[in-house]
Amino acid sequence: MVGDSLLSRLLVTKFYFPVQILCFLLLSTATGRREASLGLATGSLQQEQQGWARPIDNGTIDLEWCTQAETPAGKVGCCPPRSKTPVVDFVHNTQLPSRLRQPVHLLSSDYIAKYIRAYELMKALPPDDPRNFDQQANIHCAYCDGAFLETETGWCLTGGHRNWFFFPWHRWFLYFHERILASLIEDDTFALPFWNWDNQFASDPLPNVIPQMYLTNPVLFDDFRNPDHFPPRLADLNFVPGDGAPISDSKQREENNALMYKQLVNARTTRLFYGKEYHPGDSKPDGLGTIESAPHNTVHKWTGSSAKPHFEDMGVFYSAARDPIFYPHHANLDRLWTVWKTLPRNRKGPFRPRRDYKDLDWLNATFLFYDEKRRLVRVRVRDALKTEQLGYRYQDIHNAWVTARPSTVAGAKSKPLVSASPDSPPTAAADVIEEFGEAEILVIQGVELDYNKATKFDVYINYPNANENTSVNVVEFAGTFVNVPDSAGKGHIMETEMRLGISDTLEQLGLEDADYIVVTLVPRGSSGPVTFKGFKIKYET
Ligand SMILES: [Cu+2]
Repeated sequence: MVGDSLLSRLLVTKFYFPVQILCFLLLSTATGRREASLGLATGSLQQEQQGWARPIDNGTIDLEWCTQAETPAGKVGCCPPRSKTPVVDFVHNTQLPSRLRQPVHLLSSDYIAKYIRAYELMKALPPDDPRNFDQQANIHCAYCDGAFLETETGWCLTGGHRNWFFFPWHRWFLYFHERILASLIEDDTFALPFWNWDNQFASDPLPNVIPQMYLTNPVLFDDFRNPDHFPPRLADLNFVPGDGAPISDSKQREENNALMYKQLVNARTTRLFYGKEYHPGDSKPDGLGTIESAPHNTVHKWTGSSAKPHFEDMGVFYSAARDPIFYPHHANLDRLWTVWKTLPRNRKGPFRPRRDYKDLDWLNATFLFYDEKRRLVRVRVRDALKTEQLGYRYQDIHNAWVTARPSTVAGAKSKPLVSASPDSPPTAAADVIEEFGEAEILVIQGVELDYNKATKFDVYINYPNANENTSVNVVEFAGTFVNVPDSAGKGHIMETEMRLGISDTLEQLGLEDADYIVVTLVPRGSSGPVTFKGFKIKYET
């Protein structure tokens, strides 16, 4: 909460910070098709109101309501099997030994053997066993591709993507996946490893390539991956299909570290990190967090096969979890959630922790998962917020990107775009804001796009010359928006909202007192058409 004294300062500050209320926009001067497809919307689409018969409570739905999922590849049957026993409520199991999730590239050969054995057993289970590997993959498909949409239970919409459920939903999904694998090999110390693609250290083996064990073991291999991205090719955390020739390894490492800094370190507020709130009755619940955009969506796309129409398996939700590498990918995102919580919310002054949502609609939201005993378990978001409570932790890894703040100003030599305010800057008030962890947020409202098409655009502040080849390792880069196609909605055109934390960027550019800023949106790759309804800058805690 913002105290009264700060609030009054904020009101004063608003006067001195015209950048908060005036944001001059210049759309990227891209050529040809892209120019035609990226522009300000002239009207709004009719959005169908979603009627909710009950609060967001996925724990009471009946699995018989499940229908075929609508996916970019057509209808896909991925309904989970019916439960033969009543749903049980989740209780933390304090009897389990604590488990350590390790980076894939540092696993011992004994551990790898155990891991492979567990997947062999999982894949050998009867097809209708909810613990079977294909059934596990189906959970991600059913929750995220609309298998439950027709029932208007919202099981899909309240699933794991593009809103504040992204991190907790996937934590639960991995928790049960891990417990099933552990029970199959009868080893309660078993823990999923994480794919450490954010680690740019040039060690042997490399952390940021597709790990060898997923290429050399048939049980962990997947036919539908991009062979151009096999080792020694480094993961591109800002990847977009059709984005030109690869860059050098050293440049890729710098780009990856810069992207991590902008997307995760600069995501200081609850909303920026977790994604948009989703309350019962919300007709437009869509608004992904910065990490979900990238590196989450980008690594999905980077891994999937470019020979497949939708970059199956990893590049599209309905098939993503069919690739065994999905699980270490998401374990790393789950780890980044724990890292995010250790970073300061404020940029100046004594440490203030980053915060979870306190909203009961988030804390009490429920999901259903099958456990290692084939029981359907009802879980709540509030029970997933501490990994220690769930019995696991992550091996400590140096996260070099935490300090990889870009310092190069790309537009340093060009004519200044800043029109400084004639008023003297309220330095003291600005510092108070910083100490309380207030962040200036760029909000791009009413982003309308075709959810069946991959869409990506990068955002730069005061660098109108930015184009597809502009580095993200520059001060002006504010962040990126990335969509992974699915059909989670009636009709393919959906509206979403994008937010980026820009306090740091504005300070580095000396724009804290500017009358206006220039925002440049650079469409990347073969993006589908996008329109925007509005832009604003606001404060957020
Ligand atoms: Cu994912």
